[in-house]
Amino acid sequence: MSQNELAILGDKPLFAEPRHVGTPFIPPRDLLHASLDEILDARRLSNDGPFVQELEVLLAEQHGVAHAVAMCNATIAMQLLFRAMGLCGEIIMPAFTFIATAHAATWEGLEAVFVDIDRETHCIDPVAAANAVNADTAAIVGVHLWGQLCDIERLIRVAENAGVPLIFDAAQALGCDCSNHVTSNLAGSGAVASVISLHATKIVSGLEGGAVLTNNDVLADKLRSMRNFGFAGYDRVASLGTNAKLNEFSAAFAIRGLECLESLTRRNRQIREMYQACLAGLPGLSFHAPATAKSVNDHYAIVMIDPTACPLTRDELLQTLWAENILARRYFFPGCHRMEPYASRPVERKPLLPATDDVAGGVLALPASSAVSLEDVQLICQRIRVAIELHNRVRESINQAVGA
Ligand code: T4K
Repeated sequence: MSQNELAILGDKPLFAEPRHVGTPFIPPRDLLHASLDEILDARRLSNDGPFVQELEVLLAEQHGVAHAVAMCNATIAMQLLFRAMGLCGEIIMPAFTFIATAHAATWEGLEAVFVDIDRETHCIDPVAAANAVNADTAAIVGVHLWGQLCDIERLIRVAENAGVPLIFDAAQALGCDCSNHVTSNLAGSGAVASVISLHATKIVSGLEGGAVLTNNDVLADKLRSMRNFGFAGYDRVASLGTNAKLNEFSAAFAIRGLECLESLTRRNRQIREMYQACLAGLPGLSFHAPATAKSVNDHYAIVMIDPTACPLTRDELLQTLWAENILARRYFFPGCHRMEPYASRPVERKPLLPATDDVAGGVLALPASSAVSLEDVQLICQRIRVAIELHNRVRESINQAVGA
């Protein structure tokens, strides 16, 4: 392998196999096979089976809450949560999030009201949330992005002042400490619930899956019934429900993953520290470090490209990395407010979100977690360094390819 050239300039790609941002973590196979055998032997594949029940206990313990209600994914979990809470009207949320946050609200007939983010943390700006509150506000959703927690204390104060409930989209935050952030008061004092994801790309996966974390007994019971067609007993249907159940193999997969959470988090931290060290000093490129090292799962490696200081644009760097089989992602470009159906809203319902636009325009998620070894990280950083050094030739090559 050449140390100094780049695939975009005609050299061989750095990696023969792609390095993805979301490569799933696979728990020890012998344990997975044993769980699968147990499920097959018992012929209990779904409908609140023993693995789902065990997962719920483990997730609740892990996050210090009374209840974890497992669901087929986090998007549906959010929808059921909004519906179970009887929300109606507007729901305030950051535009800089995975589109699922907005779609879950819209699917439930709520109006997603997008507000700006904090440029440092990339999470919802509590002042912007407070400014968006009006008589139609039904709830506020804080999103814990990049495996770090958003500004919970200030958001709780905003929600309390507004008299509306606070919900956390914690899809990316499994393993972060949510214990004192989920109180049982549905009237709006403190947060009602957090929603975590167990998607294949998350720190712990159930292939697909999610869960609502809450201390509210009534809410948890309602969600359990709603996810199972509204059943309130063996053959009594008490309310409108749907099918949002998690299956047994997904639950077993997630249990085996949870058993590795501590070592995964430790390794993720090493990856973050390696990226931080190897990228230090590059012009216009900064590694997104969490505001506090406490309660982070370090599942994502995020860099910011400052267009005024970096000799390459974010998209030029992205293209350069893809040529090396480093499949970095522009999460969450261009922001929910610029995606459909929200982009087609009338102009008076389209907010100006300068911080969101700037962050979405400069962000790059690099392969991290299970996708890379520490050596991979060093090699990736070395390629980024070379790309910046050879920026004129890189740009020329990209322009030639466009013109060709
Ligand atoms: N809220 C937030 C803040 C979220 O981040 C998410 C999900 C949600 C809510 C909703 O949670 P769920 O309803 O999904 O439980 C991915 C995930 O699909 C999504 O779960 C995640 N956030 C989002 C940040 O990333 P895409 O469209 O980027 O996925 P995809 O298929 O491109 O996967 C990324 C890369 O990972 C692929 O290029 C290859 C690799 N990969 C992926 C899968 C699924 C694998 O190597 N193997 C795999 O099995 O959304």
